[in-house]
Amino acid sequence: MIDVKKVRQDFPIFKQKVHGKLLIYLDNAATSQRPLQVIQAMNEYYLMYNANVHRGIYSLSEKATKEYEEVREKVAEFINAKSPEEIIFVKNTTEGINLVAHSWGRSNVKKGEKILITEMEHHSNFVPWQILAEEKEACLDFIKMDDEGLLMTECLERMDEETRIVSITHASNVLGTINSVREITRLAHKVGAIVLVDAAQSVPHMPVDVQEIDSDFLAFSGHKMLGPTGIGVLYGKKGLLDGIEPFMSGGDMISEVHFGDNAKWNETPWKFEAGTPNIAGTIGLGAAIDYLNGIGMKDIREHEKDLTGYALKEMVKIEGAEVYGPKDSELRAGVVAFNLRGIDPHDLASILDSEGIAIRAGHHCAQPLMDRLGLRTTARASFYIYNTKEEVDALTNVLKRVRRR
Ligand code: 7TS
Repeated sequence: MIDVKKVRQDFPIFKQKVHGKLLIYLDNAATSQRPLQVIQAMNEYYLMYNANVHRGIYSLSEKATKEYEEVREKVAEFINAKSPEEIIFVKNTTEGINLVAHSWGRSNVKKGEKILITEMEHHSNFVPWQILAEEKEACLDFIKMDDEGLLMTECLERMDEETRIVSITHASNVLGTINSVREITRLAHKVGAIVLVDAAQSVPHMPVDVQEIDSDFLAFSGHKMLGPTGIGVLYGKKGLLDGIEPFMSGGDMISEVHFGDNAKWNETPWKFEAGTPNIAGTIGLGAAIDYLNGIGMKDIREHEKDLTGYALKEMVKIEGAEVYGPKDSELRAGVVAFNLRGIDPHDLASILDSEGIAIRAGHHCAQPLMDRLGLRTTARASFYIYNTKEEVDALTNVLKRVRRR
């Protein structure tokens, strides 16, 4: 089990008070907090070996390049990619998905073909496909879910020869549902479609093995896994990446360019990383991965499952509370979206804030899902390694008080 007390000492933010109360941070699905180790690793880069990467012959630049490329190896190992060349550094999950939609999508999706996503996607894995479908006159179709937020297997069977890509979230940022992505890739590959997994809510919280899942692409964000903002990862199978055109062009992504001739691209993955990258952010991501590995992803998953199970059990006891998503914490990530009958979730978030408790209220960038559930907004608590059952109690106690009032 995680030694939460010890973990919390690495996060100075928890020593701060909000409205006179110690901060209880339950908005980890939006962004996590960062430990000192991550901040120190970035400081060290800026203070001790700040230089651009891939160009200097001098020691400082060589050191920066070495550290930057070592993080690529670390990321590859973290998600069990076959090689670091399958790891592209991007800004965040959103950019990773857009890269696939633009680079792979533009040249592979044709009129009348099908792009398949689910009803529970974040806008990041919805809008790029909507735009591509409109541009290509392709069809954007949806894998439906039941009322508990579980994908309906009979809909999976609807994948057909016209399906070019299935782009699916690994874990829903609203319902918490963990989708069986392994089964989806198996069915998609059977009809010749490729699969992109939006792993924004899974990679930070559970062991993820891209070879086991067998997805063709997988995207996630550093800032949801203790890393800094502005750095994310797109994993892609090497053969697939070699065959597609870059999305952005400029410095660092070409091998040769002259007047008149067409430029030649750099190798994969560097052909996808135009311009000076987020060097400090990448180094911070490396430190975040070290930190997570130090705890162990299996233990992180167990800790969150335990907290989620406890939160679900306590919340259903509150009169008028409606909790969304699968009832079994085994089937869900550490995200609990809920409503208290008769109370606007934004009011609830404000009341909780006055008690030092940070949760999110709104549509969570999943408006189509809200439509499907017949809701406008919900409140949402989401957990991470540093959260405790006492914090869940603090949340439910306020909810009970609000209810009584
Ligand atoms: N996909 C999922 C499943 C997400 O939860 C998010 C962010 C994204 C993609 C986009 O990630 P980004 O790093 O590119 O912004 N989700 C949330 C959330 O639930 N609340 O704020 C951001």
